[in-house]
Amino acid sequence: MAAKVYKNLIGGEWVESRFGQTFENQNPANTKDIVGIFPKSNKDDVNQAVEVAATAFERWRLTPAPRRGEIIYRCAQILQERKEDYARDMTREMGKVLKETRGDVQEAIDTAFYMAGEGRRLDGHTVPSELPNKFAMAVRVPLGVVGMITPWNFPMAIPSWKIFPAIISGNTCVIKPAEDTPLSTLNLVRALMDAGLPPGVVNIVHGYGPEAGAPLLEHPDVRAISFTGSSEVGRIIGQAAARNFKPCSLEMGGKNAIIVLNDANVDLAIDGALWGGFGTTGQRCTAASRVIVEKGVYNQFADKFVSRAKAMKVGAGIDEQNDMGPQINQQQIETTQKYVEIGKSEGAKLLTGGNRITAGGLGEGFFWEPTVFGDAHGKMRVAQEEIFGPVISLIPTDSLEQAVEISNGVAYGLSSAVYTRDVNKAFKAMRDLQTGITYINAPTIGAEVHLPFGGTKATGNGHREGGIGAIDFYTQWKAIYVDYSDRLQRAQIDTGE
Ligand code: UN1
Repeated sequence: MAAKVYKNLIGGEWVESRFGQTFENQNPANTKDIVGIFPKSNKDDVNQAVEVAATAFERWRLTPAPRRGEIIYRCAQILQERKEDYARDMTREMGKVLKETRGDVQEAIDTAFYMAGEGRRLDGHTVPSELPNKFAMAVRVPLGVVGMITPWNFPMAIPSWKIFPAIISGNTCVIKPAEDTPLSTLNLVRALMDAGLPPGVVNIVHGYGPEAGAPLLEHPDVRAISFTGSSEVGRIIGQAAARNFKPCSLEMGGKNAIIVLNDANVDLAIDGALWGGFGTTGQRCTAASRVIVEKGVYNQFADKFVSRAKAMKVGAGIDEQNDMGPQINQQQIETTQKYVEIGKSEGAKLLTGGNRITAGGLGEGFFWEPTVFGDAHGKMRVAQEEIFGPVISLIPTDSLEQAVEISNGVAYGLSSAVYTRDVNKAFKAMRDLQTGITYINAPTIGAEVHLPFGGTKATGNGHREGGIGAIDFYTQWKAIYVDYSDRLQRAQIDTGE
């Protein structure tokens, strides 16, 4: 069967790349399965999309926000109807198991309903003026055309975190989705178009970073950039945006830790660490790649955890029997392999896993065993650097204080978790963990869309997605003064004395 051919979306039209180049979207569970052929776009495609988005902005910004919200609400309903189909498409192109891809679509649905409601809120503030017969208020205004560059690990949820708050606020956008997972973003935007979104409000340009991402970033009419991906690429994007004074939201890596204290419910912590560490095959920026365990329960935790990791079923995500799917691509599996070697050479004890899986018909995919290192310490590279694969390091610790220090002792600061039944310890941890998200008695993954999502240090540059922080990024403040005194009043000078 010939692979389906997909196109860019520019001004409401499905169009090929201007130079007719394409790339293949492969199934990471079986690379012989080609999910689709997508346009490989370059600067000319980007320029056209930005031009169309700039024109669309002039109408969209004047469309009342509640009307914009109704379109997003309808989109949420369409996504609900198509949830299963879109989850299956996502598993095929991204690899993660069906229950997780259903969750990814659900995250877009949740974001759509939440942001649809913002159409009737988008609140600013009114404050008193210091002068008589004068009115003062601050209102939110959109930025214009926003450029978005999104990753493959949450190929519908993350674009939804950016697109819905951007368009409810009156912006238009051009999005370049990850080349490994272009279909899920296309599905999301298709639902928006079917919900009645006017042409040109959301445009998709498929392709690779240097050819399609870079021109989007540099385009003078793109007023802001939102990026989710590696800290390495984020640094380049942040610098480019700064040169042009463009607001830029960066969501990047993580090296998240679960802390398990002696008084914890150990079985619950094991469930959490398995889900946090091996969910999405460890390919979440929120993944728990370190588990810091107090010595009183360390052996018990390690024994049970390793036997549970060994029992996990790895295979194609489309088969509901499987617990864990493949990694996304060859490069990612090579990174995992590299870190397994590094861990061994640093003296961490390989307790289970450590190999690529090729038996049982998995040789055409990027499958890796759930891997656990024991007796690691916080300074090892496997405990410092983001791996983005199914590799967890267990680190023994003497106390909560030491565990917090280890947790904080990395370049990143996205998510953290503590398992304890001691309320005093829980509150100390909540205060002292230097991450944007902290969980008590739950793993490091599973953020809800109406709370701020983002992190400290090398994880981000201070912006938040999710929650109202997203609206803050996609709007700017305008202060408005209305003087109805019919005379010249001078602020700071006419003080009434
Ligand atoms: C990511 O890994 O980039 O909190 C996003 C979570 C998900 C989102 C993860 N809701 O794990």
